[in-house]
Amino acid sequence: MSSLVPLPAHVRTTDGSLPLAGLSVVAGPSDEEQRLAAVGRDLLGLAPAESSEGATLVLALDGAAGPDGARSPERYTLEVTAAGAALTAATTEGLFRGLTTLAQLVTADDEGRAVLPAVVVQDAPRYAWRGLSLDVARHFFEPDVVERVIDEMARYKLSVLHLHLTDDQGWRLELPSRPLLTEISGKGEIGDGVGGFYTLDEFRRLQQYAAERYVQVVPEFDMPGHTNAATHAYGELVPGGEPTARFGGEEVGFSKLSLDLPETEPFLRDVFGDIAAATLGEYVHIGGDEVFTMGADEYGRFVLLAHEVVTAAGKKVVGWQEIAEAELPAGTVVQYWEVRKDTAPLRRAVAGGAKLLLSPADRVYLDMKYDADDATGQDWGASMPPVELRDTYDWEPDAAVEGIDGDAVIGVEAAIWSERIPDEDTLFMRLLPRLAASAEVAWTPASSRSWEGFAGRVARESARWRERGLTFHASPGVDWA
Ligand code: TNX
Repeated sequence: MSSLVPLPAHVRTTDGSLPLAGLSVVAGPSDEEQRLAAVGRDLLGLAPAESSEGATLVLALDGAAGPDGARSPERYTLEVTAAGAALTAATTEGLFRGLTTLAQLVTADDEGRAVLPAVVVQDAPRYAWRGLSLDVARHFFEPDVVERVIDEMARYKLSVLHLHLTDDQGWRLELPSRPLLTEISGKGEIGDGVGGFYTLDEFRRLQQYAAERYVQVVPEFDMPGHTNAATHAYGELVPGGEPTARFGGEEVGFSKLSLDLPETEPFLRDVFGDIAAATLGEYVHIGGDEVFTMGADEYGRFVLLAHEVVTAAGKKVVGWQEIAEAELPAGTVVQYWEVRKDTAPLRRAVAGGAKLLLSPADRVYLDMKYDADDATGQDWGASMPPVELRDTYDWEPDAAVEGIDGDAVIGVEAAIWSERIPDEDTLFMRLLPRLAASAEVAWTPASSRSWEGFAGRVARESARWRERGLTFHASPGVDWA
């Protein structure tokens, strides 16, 4: 039986198999359905031209019944028999998710021919927000690297790429209103790398690439801390007006914007206005983490100003856990990460209508050491044990924050910080296999998940990672051979 990651809500294998040779793919007339037919051919390794004879894979939009009455727009039903295959979904997004399942089903029969096993899959995600946060500020990653990350995200049915675009070490997105941000602070990163930044055009193309894989990009400008790249480019953002020095270290929490300087609010309106205009998706992330040098009152007012500016620019607001200290408007998304901290502010925010996005560092921080001998992984000292594959897999989102009703949880987002990730090989060695585990936590019903089952299924993914030239960590408990 083929291995599926993430495991669908319902899978029933039946007898026989459908050979891929000669299979044609047919879909409805809309541009997107036709594009998806081509995506399907590509994923299955079929010839681009349709032949009219032989079996067909039919893609149909017809409001497929979700498993257990699920109404998610991503729900789909897939039926493969020896005579043909049908994929039905309520939306094109659902069709795309079903195609990624089909791609994973491909296997070889006894004669070595490529086939799809006969199967019925009824599927829908547990959470709509299944994310990965990628830090491109501490080390910069060129668009083609990000595209390869998006490819893996799509394979595991992730839906949100959160880009951490700014930090003390660099500003990674060119903005028309504030060109010095990238002219000055686009250069450099941690260590002696050259850094870099995305032009607005590259950012648009990345979003398009993601959108074709039904991944939404959520850009983050981190404020009011983690702002040395901004104050290095624009001295008017600090008292005294002198630009701060370039920073290429790992330390956090020392930098800040100052709410009461006259240039601060115009800066916020400019940069959040620009990013809102350039963003296809509905969210903008305002950061808000680790501001160690600002009083609670100024911090709270800053968060509310950033919230107002982003909302006025037409986007919804996400921010790191700390923003729960402010009087947040209902609907704000608060991203939980700091498992060592009191969660009372989170409970209060949720009681006030905030939504919770789960990124518990001891589970889904994918920059963390895998084990005690892992010399280059992130290390928070005695307060944080290493994060092996099983830690990323074996946890229950509903129970992650004590006293929070599961209804407030909108999703699960893994995060990878790049202080110690200087290149693509290291990036994938940290992402794989943990990204697949986080994806299954976010997609698969809790009742269907088990570590043993996952360990058996994820083992086969390594063949494809090798084929694609991606590095991965051979986590214990999985038979990677
Ligand atoms: C904490 S998690 C941070 C990041 C660091 C990370 C290192 C969070 C919201 N802030 O600035 O990169 O630790 O693991």
